[in-house]
Amino acid sequence: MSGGSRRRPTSRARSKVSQSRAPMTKSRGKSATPRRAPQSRPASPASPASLAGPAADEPFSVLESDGKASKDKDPNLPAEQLRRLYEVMLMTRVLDERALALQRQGRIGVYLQALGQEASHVGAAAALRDADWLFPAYRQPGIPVLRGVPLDDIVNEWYGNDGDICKGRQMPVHYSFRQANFVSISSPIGTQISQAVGAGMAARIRGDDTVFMTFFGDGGTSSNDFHCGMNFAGVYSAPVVFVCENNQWAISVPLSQQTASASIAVKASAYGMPGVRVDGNDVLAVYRVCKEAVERARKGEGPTLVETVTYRMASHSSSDDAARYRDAKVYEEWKQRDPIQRFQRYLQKKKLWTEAWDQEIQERAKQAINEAVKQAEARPRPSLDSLFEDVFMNLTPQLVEQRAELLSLKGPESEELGHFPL
Ligand SMILES: Cc1ncc(C[n+]2csc(CCOP(=O)(O)OP(=O)(O)O)c2C)c(N)n1
Ligand SMILES: [Mg+2]
Repeated sequence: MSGGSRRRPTSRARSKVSQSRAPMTKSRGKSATPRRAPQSRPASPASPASLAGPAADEPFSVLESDGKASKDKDPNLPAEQLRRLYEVMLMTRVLDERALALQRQGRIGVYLQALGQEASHVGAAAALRDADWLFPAYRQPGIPVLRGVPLDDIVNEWYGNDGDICKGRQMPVHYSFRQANFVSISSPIGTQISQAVGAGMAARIRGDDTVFMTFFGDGGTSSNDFHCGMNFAGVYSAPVVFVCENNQWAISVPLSQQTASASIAVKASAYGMPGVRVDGNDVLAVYRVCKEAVERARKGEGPTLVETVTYRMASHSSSDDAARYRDAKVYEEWKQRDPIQRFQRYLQKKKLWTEAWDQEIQERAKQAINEAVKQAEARPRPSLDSLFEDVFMNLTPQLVEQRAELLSLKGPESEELGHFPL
């Protein structure tokens, strides 16, 4: 590591985006007994000066519930871009619903929905350039849609068939799309965070201006990778935007048991970077905050932590039933803040939305997905032989032996192997 690449955030960066000021909890560390997370948390002062209003504790938002946007906050995107954001969010929702239905019909193994979180990740990724990189978790299906990944590539992955880029070696929705700079999703929570930071540090050493955006959940902030990733990004001024989609739950563990901090964004202060809370159901707010963070990173001013405050409207996965541990009233409240409907009202006011256009997007998406499903179901499984490919250039003697034994199995015996869906 050369000394030149090791930069601390400049004083300019510090003044432009105010540092999170974590209220020090006086009692912390004095008691020998572990402290339980508070039920009601203090307000967070974690918004950047350039974006927050007087109530800096509130997540930054642009869209009001009736579709109005305050003039000074509206990023004033061109009509074409606004319509594209809407289309991507709606297509993502159709894709998500269809995938869950396929799982319920026993046609794919497992699925994790992003219902209600479309604005939170589509708005964030839209702030990047195509050449920038994404290190996602498993709940950002709108990003491949935004980046134009062919539907066949997405659907083949659900089926793990011979058209799947990963040859059936990943769980469904754990995509890898090289052409979209969308790095392979790992199941172990948080691992993508330190990978994004490493990639960001390498870009700084190379001297290019690529930006790296990584996504994780509120639960992901309890992982070791979150802390070491944030630490090194701060120390080396890595061009990384950390997007924590705070959907309030980590499977059945609520946020109040995940952290004793006033917010997620406030944690940025400890690592010497700005932390911002933004309304995750407001695509324009997420876009605006992330755009500023991306620009800072590109100029060499270092990383930012963005906390998108949202709600996981679906169960954790198709194997979970959130009704068993969640309050139906809270769910209903969040339903009123649906990110697609909110944005729709904004577009309607600008005369950029019609019922017919909406229907056309949904019909087009359904048809395209049905086509992709049809071709995916007609494809064979990956060959058994493929199990031995892509890791070793020359197979070890043990693997040569195992491969020969596997391939010697004939008829029903071989059919029993790896039957899918699991
Ligand atoms: C290291 C590790 N521990 C536990 C799990 C099991 N696990 C899968 S998802 C999940 C919850 C993650 O919650 P969060 O980060 O908030 O993301 P969300 O599912 O809400 O998007 C857990 C604990 C895992 N995959 N990896
Ligand atoms: Mg979560």
